Amino acid sequence: MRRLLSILFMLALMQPLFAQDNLIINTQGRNAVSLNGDWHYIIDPYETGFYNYRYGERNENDGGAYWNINENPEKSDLIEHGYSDEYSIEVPGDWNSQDRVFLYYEGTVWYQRYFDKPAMAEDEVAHLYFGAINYEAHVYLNGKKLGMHKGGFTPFNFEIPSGLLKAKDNNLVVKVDNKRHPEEIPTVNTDWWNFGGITRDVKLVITPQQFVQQYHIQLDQQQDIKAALENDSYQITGWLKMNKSASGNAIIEIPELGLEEALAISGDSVAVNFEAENMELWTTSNPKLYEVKVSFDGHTIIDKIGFRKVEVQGDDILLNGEKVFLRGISIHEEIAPEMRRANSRDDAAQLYEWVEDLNANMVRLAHYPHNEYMPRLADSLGILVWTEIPVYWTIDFENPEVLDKAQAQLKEMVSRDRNRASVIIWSVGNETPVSETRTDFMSTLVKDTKRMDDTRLVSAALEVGYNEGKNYVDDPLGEYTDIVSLNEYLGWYGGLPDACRTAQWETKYDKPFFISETGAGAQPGFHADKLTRFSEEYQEWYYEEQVDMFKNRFPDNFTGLSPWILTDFRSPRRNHPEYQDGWNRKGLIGNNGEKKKAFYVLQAYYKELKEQQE
Ligand code: GCB
Repeated sequence: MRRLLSILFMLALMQPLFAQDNLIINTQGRNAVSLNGDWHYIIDPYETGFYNYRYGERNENDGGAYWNINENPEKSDLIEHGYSDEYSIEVPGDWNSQDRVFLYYEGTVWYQRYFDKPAMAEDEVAHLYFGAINYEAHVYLNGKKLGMHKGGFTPFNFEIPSGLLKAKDNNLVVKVDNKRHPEEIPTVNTDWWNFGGITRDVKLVITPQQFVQQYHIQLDQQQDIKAALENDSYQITGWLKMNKSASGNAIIEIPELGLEEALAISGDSVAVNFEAENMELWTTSNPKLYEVKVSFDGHTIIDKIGFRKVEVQGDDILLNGEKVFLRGISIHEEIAPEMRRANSRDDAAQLYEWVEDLNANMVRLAHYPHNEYMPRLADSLGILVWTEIPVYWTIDFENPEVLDKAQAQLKEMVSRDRNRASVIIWSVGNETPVSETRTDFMSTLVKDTKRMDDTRLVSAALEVGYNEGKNYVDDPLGEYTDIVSLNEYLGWYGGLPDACRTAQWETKYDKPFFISETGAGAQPGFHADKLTRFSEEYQEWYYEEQVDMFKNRFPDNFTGLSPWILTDFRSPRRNHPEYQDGWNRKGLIGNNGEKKKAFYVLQAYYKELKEQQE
């Protein structure tokens, strides 16, 4: 009966939000061929390759369309575009950092490359998969449009229709447009640089006609984890979703636990529910991952999954039933010393090396979903992750289409990372200004998230109010989130750092209270007395006062912080010629890769907390 109820419950959870989702997850554990490398480009600020001279969209046979290439030109042919090795750019990678001509470019760039058909069986299907393209992408193969995607930080894929792939020299063209628009997400105004391009891995994923497209295999959120630990018996629940209706047996194996579960599929999904014994839970000090194999009709996907339970009880965040304090740090997806977007496993390793040096146990991946290497590596390192969608500042909350776009990005984020043990918090946005419409919009996203996944917490960086001389956290969105998170800059945007000595804080909600940002700017290597803005000494002082406030004068429900920010990052809003020069300087590590003095203040605080916790 319990099993039946849980199956019905899972199916109910899945239904509304899966309607048109064709995202293929875990491409690393599937048969795939990389299309990374050098691609040709054309910079097209007037979008001449897309619109004709009457500004109508060009059609498939139009020789002026930049997705078409005249392979055998006659000398009399009029040709006004072309791709050449001289204009090549690396994929994955943002364009801004690759050539000076792109430094401040926002607009359309065409990407082109050829590829040969990979080895695949007659009845197999190839899909073009993009880890992310910022922001709007139109994809063409051999002169045919495969589709369009909007959203700069989430993956998508298109099935290649049968018969379209040639043995050799398939012409793949992608129109990439990173112009900002008021009705997009993020909107026109942000505090980070709008890096353009095919910023993440591109691959061909080869699948059978019928295949497991997505799955959710997690510890059952309903079980009492203390009792499970005592009995060493755990319930694993979730579901598998096929790309189309199928009938047959799917098999889930966890070889190390001696588990093999057959699931009879008839339709496009099936619930997962089985028991595991002698299992080690995933923790920050022992990030145990199990190889999990998911098969259908002889075709196997391999993943590595950690099992753990995260929940809120009263004011606390519990990981496997134990109270955890989040010693976090916020990160933008950038490698500051190279002034570029991070995109590889090596980049993730570099960022996490700094995180571990800080004695942190948690990262806030701000303000958009980072590349998949980040949560994957966090899984193996035992680092907890907050990940969020770029619903940032003044999104057009009135516009229902904007809500649709936010929901689409949310769904792609959750679908991609829902099997990552490290991911414990989904965030639906940052510092959105309080109004009824905004709270409706944002609370809809919170509810959507919970419907998609009940095995993580949901949050957002909220707004603070003032009440009887106190900083009073009473943003109405706090009714809906599992933790109450706040960005505070006391001593940077308001007063001097010693303002922390008298500040009073109170939260309306009896929930865990988390500081999702706090920070001050310092130009790396600039030394002066502590009253001098942008000196390392000012930033160091700021952190000293903040830490003292956290230790001695903060509400009891304080459960962690993720200060702003690990490294300096590019921002067109930061234009002081001497101190900023296009960089937000709140990094604890400068764009030169050097640690600033404040780094050591936070490092020492985290060391103390770590020792208390162990
Ligand atoms: C914030 C924003 C973050 C900014 C930061 C700053 O509150 O959430 O995106 O970069 O402040 O430096 O002002």
